[in-house]
Amino acid sequence: MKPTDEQAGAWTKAFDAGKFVRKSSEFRDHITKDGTFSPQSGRYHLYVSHACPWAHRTLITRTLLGLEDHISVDVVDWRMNPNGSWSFNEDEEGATADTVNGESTLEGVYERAFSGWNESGRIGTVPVLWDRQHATIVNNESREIVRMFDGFAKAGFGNGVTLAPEQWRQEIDAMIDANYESVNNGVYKSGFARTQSAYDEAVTALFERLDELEHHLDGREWLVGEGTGLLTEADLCLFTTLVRFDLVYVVHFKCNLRRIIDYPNLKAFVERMIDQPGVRETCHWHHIKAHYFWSHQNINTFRIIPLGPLEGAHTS
Ligand SMILES: N[C@@H](CCC(=O)N[C@@H](CS)C(=O)NCC(=O)O)C(=O)O
Repeated sequence: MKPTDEQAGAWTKAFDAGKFVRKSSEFRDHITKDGTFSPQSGRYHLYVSHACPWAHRTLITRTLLGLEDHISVDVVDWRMNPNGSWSFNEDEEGATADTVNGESTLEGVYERAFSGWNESGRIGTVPVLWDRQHATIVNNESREIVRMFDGFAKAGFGNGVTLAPEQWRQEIDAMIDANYESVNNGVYKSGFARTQSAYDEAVTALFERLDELEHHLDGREWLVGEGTGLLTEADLCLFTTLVRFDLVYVVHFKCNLRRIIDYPNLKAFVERMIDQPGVRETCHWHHIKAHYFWSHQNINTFRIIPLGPLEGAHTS
């Protein structure tokens, strides 16, 4: 999707001010009952990185909805190439080959879906939802893939769980929105800031929101719903950032006002999520840690991967 002139103008202005600005996702089709992409077992394939918080959202959703037998997965190497692209490497533990298209890089997959991709100057991000039938990418925006999986499950696949109950949709969407810029994207805005003021602004907003969330979770288990709440997309969308926080973001992205283990409610929230059936198995600590410290040489020149922290979600 090409940005509008107004979006492009805003992007340039923010970039010039030393801010990290995330580009919008390009493929925005949907799996719908009567559409081109209808729900069918074995038809769709996910390309993910275990390092990536956005891709992690889709893997957790696949697990919680019991879609493992219906949607297949390949995993890229944790080493991101200097231009930001991803490779397949079946010799790396936890990573795979591209078992669907036989490509050596994710760029190859994007090129198959969009001829001319390689010349477009864009970099293919994870997650990617691939359609075997039309040999194309359905969608590469995590939030939409997560919601699509819920519809897919409602079409009779999976274990009958929903992570986006109709009556809570508005609250779920509002919660995801409220956490997106400040927390999910906020850690990147802190880490990739190129001016002191851009960094200060991002870190301040990030911790203001974490403080609010800590307060919000007083007496609650989950972010949305009556009483102690119910597990929804809003929780997993926050979780994949929080579970990387102490391991990576505190040091690598300089998000160091506090750690998640300093927030009793947020710490308990992360542990509660990890304890959901199958979720721990979606957390690949080595991919997470090695990816960031090794791949972003612009902010970690010698690619040294810290030994710590001793305590955190990765030890539980
Ligand atoms: N908006 C996308 C963001 C995906 C994204 O930025 N993924 C990162 C990995 S954490 C990526 O593939 N980056 C490659 C790059 O930008 O060079 C989503 O939520 O799906």
